[in-house]
Amino acid sequence: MRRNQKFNLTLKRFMDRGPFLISYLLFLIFLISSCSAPQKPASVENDLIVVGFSQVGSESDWRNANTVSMVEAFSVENGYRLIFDDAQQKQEKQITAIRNFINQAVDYIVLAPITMEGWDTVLTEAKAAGIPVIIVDRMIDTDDPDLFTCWVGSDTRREGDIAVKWMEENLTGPLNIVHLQGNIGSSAQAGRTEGLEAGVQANPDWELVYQAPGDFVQAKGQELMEDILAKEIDFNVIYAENDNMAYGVIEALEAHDIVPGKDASIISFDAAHDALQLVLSGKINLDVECNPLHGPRVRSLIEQLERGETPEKFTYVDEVFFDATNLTEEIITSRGY
Ligand code: GYE
Repeated sequence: MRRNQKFNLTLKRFMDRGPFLISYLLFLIFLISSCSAPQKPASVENDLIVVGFSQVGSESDWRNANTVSMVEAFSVENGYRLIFDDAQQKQEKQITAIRNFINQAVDYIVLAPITMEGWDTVLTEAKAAGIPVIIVDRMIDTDDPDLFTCWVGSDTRREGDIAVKWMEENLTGPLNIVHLQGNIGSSAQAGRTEGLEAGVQANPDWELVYQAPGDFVQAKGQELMEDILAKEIDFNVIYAENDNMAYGVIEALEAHDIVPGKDASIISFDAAHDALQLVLSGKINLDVECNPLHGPRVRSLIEQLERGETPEKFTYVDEVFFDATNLTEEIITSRGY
């Protein structure tokens, strides 16, 4: 068969099968395009740094502001995919969350530990998987500092000392102190409790007349205050280890016609927006700042690690205190929480 005859035959066969081939081609194009369609987002997705964040829960204004800060810092626009896990105040849930992060092979694990003890096993697992762990907010207690890469948060013992110094300078006469603690075993509770207990040791006319954990929760603060009033305990200072417990205290006092800030001095921690309003209105006498805006701080640590740098092992946030002498409406509105 001559060459052009052969070509004609091929062309004829093609024409005969034309409709079939065209549909086949169209189908192929459809397949390729439908496969490639999600590829764009997927490749964007592949460039994202994946961060698993185990959060304590949502017990307080502080915690909620902290969650917002983390979610905003680790947005897709900033180049991150955040896997957020709310442990609802349970350490077992945090341990499970970390194991899930390891299974998902995240790039970084960020842990806000509910308590100081009990992390070695799961952090050893993260280390074995080669995933850097950043601890945020509260501290962990471990014999092996290599189990985490770095930490950022507040020096809560220093916060307690600030409160004690303020009490020494501003309150007179014997102090009968009601002490409402955060959740026992957390570094936030331990630091603030140690500060106060050292103050009581150092001041012979200070007495702890009541001490109980209110877990940083408003309803528990209120419940404990009701209990104190029912027991007719004699007090003139309430040292609440966070703002939400102070809110509960104020509710209970007012329900019994006791004027917070006057009939009893109220000391609180966090300096959340609503609490600072209560400082302005004189119901809270002192609020020691505890800054929850850790999102950008943790992001900066991750950025350093991404660049191959070694961040500081411990970063303490600078904090101040607010009382009637230094707080203004402008300061409250200028703050991010
Ligand atoms: O003070 C309290 C919160 O760990 C510093 O936890 C944090 C504390 C904060 O629930 O309000």
